[in-house]
Amino acid sequence: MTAVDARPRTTTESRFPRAFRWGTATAAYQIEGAAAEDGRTPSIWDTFSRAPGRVRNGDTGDIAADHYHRMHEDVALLKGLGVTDYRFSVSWPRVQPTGRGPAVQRGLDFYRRLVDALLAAGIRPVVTLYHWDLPQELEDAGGWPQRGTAGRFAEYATIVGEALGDRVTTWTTLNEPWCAAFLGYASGVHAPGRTDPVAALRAAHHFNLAHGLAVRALRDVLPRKSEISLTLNLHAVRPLRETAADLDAVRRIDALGNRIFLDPVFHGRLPEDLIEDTASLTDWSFVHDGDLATASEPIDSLGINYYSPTVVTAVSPATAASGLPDPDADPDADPGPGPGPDATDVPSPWPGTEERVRFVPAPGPRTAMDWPVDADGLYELLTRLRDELPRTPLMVTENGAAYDDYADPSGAVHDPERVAYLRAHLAAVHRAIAAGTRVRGYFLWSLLDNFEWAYGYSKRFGIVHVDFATQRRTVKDSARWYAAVIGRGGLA
Ligand code: IFM
Repeated sequence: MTAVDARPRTTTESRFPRAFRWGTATAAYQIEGAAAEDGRTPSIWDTFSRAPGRVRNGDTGDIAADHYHRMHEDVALLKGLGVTDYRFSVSWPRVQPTGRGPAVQRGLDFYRRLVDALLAAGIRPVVTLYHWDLPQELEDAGGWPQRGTAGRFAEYATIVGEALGDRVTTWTTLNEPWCAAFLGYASGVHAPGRTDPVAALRAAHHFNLAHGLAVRALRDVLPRKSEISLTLNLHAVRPLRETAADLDAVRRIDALGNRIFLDPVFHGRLPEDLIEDTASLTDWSFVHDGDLATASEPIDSLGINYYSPTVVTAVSPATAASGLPDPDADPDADPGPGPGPDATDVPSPWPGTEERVRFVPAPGPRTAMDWPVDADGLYELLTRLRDELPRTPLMVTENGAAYDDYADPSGAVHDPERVAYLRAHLAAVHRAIAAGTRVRGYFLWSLLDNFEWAYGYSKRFGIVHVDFATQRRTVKDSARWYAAVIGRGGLA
């Protein structure tokens, strides 16, 4: 692959640490396809995407980017990029179709082959155990709001740890439990599509518990030097105005979006203010003695997924209770990160805040997801974690942008906006490192255009274009740019 960026060599100021891990990330349901092959059974996303009106254009992950059959071609793309690491997820229903009992070897074999191919290409595999594809049978038994699912997850972690632990050194238990809990069980725009705020809070707790149980299970089967992590989509929350009311709105969203996971996992406690804010919904009696100690089982690093910041303002409860329009309301008010593409009138994914907090569109340019481009939010999050968790190394496990890319008549895909987005965000990571933050790696989302959940195939996040009719892969300009950055070890 030839570099398009012919600018001068990296200066010391823009060089990343020598051991910095440069990667790309994907997730099983979004790229694999082969939904009914080799013993795989439906996950909640197979079921959800088949339900009318849930996913744009009725798209499903049945074929996706057909990675299951094109794995070697995709590993060759990774090798061409020069990445040091590749983050992928294991499909739970492919290796343990009912979520219980013995593994299906044919399913595990796919991941064994993938790991072998990566290692042969000199690329370190980074495994995520759960990227949202719960076996449907476990959802039928109650899903994540049901405590038993956490125990099932630890069993599944043992299976995958035993199968791949001799060659995979970096493990992530869960990807973005906030989305899985609150978009899946409160707003219902993600699978399994439930709209029960208490179920969402229960799910969030059971994700923390499942994480801790899986860390213990993995430590039992993995070699001592293995690294275990968790990936959170932390929210960079800002007030619209520096007023006490708006700062309180920030506090509420920070509790429900960030500290609901950070406090149990790193401090073995639940945020007191979160318990108060949600008191009208639940007494949290689903948190049993010992759960928070389990959730805080020590881990080796924290993964952060960041795309854009969140701006909030306070709504007066009196206004909300009166049913009258809020005189201060912004008519273009954003419903907040989460709600799906075509849904109208979806319930809030922020239980207990609906009458207190309004989401406001952040200024600036937007991606094809209509998400604001603001790299300072990434810097804010990283330096916050530097201060709050000084001993925990960090990895940016996802960052990237969707744009309406197309192959031009010559077959090239020019995506200058994505290059600008990536450059700004990598510069923010570099600034955070220079400011003393222990960021160990960066994983670009995503290697390939893929199934973007409720948006189906209408949004393209890849640095490699996929023509979904032919499955032809075309390297975009952004991939060449990223390869050049990796080659130089930094930005030019
Ligand atoms: O595609 C998703 C991914 O699965 C989880 N993080 C955000 C990405 C973009 O929406």
